[in-house]
Amino acid sequence: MDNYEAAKSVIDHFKIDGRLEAIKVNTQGHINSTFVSTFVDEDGRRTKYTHQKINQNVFRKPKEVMENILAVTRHIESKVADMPDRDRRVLHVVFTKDHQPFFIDADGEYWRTYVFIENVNTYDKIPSADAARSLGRGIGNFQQQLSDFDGSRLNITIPHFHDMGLRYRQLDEAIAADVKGRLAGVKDEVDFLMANRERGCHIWDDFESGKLPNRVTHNDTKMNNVLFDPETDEAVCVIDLDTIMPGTILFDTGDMIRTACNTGEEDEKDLSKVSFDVEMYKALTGGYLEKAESFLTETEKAGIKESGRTITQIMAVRFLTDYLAGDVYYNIAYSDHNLVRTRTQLALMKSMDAQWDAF
Ligand code: ADP
Ligand code: GN1
Ligand code: MG
Repeated sequence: MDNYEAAKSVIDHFKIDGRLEAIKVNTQGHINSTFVSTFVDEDGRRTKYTHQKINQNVFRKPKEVMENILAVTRHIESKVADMPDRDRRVLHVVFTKDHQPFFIDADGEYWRTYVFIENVNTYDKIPSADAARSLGRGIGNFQQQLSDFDGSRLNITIPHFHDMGLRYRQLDEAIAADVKGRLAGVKDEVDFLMANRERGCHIWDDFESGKLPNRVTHNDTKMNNVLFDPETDEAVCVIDLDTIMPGTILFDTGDMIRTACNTGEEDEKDLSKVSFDVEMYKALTGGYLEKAESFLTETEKAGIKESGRTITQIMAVRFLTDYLAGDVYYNIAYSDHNLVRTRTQLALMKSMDAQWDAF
């Protein structure tokens, strides 16, 4: 049974009223398998839901992922309870008919359901400086909402997720094994990454040593994990909460910079379209600081610029590792997709370097 058929058969196990009208596939994420269903109730009202098969190759303990998500969404719910549009400000987990936050199918796959948040946009590329500013505010606001959440309650869903040293060791292994014979074609990429190895480790090392405060972080704040109001471009909701864990806020500033300040898409093949947009950076970090300045330490503030470079670098390391390992981690749409992604990250880093003093 393919994923689509599997989705159809599991949906019935969730507590959803009405008749199933349609199911569509959403291919925006690189990790889980995502489907959107539409249900119609007796009065003809339509409600949409997101159903996801959790990728167990990536998340070994899906139950712990869901525990985190329930704890965090309940916390945010309490913060937005008085807002008129509170329903679109936080993810809502739909339980199964037997009151579980996930359904386990006959193959042992874990499925979860959220209410689909309507009347919002997602972007793979930022459309304007105003949207960048609002993305920054959205991430800052998310961190603020969780600033009084006890991070020690969280399960570590992917240990050492942003540990650059570990990611390089995984790259070393993939280079040594070269299981697909792809190494010969990526010499320049490997050389550039190796030349940047030491610099890339500073943020993780400062986090480990306690120089950077330990806070609750999202760890995957790329732009398409944020939902925007289509009229005002306000960032109303941060989704994809699988990697919520204790971390440094620089992981989150880094990923929003990586994705919102790239003039091209993450998988743009024409590298002449990929560059670092300083104006977007200013708008993005300006918006972020509006919300976060009050609680950040000087060391955190001073690290924001470097965080964009470091998180871009770690993605290059991870995409290249996956390319060499034979595409075992990320969802891909074609055979050298991970190589294309690697190259855009490297082009973005080089463009940052070329303009380093301008931002
Ligand atoms: P992945 O971990 O694979 O990235 P996500 O949880 O980010 O999966 O979901 C993939 C995409 O599905 C998102 O980028 C977003 O476009 C859409 N999506 C997921 N959940 C919702 C939701 N509750 N409401 C609206 N869109 C959603
Ligand atoms: C994955 O799940 P998604 O597509 O939002 C990945 C992130 C990477 C991102 C690169 C759990 O994010 O770490 O930054 O791809 N998520 C996981 O686009 O590995
Ligand atoms: Mg996602």
